[in-house]
Amino acid sequence: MRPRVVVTRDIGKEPLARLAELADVVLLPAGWTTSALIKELQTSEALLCNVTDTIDRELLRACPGLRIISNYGVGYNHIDVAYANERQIIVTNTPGVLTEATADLTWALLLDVSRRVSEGDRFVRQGRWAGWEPLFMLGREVSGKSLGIIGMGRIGKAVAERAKGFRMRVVYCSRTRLPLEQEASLGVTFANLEQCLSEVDYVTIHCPYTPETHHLIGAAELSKMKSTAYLVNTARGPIVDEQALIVALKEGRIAGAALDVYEDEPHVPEALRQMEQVVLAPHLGSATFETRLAMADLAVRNLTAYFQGETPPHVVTG
Ligand code: 8YV
Repeated sequence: MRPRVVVTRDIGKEPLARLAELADVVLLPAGWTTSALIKELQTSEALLCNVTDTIDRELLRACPGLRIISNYGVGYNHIDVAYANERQIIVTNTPGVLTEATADLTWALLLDVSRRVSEGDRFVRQGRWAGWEPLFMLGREVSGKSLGIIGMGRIGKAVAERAKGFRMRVVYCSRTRLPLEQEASLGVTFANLEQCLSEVDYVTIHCPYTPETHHLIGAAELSKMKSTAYLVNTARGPIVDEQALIVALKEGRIAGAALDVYEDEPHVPEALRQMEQVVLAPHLGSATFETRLAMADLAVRNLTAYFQGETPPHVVTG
């Protein structure tokens, strides 16, 4: 009998067609509910989901036939992987293929907030631009400044590589220190979190979201940053205490923030939307044609390996 796979979102015709060669594909209609997902999973052994789908203990318990969850994305904090593993359910992800796109977006946001690009764009569109002035809409120069990278995995390293072009001094903190040769080739210096916050002009977050990194950046940490510094987050929203960030921005304790992720997506607090010194993107880190295709390929490859009785290439454990 052919296996059945439930897909929570359209990931493109071609990858879905490849999946359909080996399995019956059930693509959920937009706006599906958790009960609809659970209903479909009663007769399916495979699920292809993404970051916005909460796959918790309750859902897993309600789907006894589920054997594999292929996550379309690298971060898997939305899945209770430990419990899935306990129930002999394989969980896979799509690492590597979204590194460059996410690093690019990090720099797009960093440059935007520092040079007031989105703010200027709004200003022009509103018809408010009355002419050039020497002291009009000044931003802060990025080149030659310092950057603090929190989390030095694949994406953190790709961000550091790009900092070379801006001749920046880069410090980083991470659970594990890089080998000295790698630090030298990336041009980065190992530091603690406090130094990563207090000594730099830009702080950018690239660690995974775990119970340990929940609100890693709160009021105390924000108060350590320079009042001229910017915070960039393209990792996960809840790593930053959003309310504390709003207060720090309102009180001018930091210069600005550029965010791609939020505590309760797609809800973005009104206070953030009102602030000119904040750049807001709708979780676009991996959103390029090239990367999303590669993510779909990898998510499908993880499943097809399983269907063919092989170990999927990217299994994660909890
Ligand atoms: C995607 C991401 O937007 O991979 C991740 O962890 O957050 C992004 O690449 C998302 O996963 C799509 O499901």
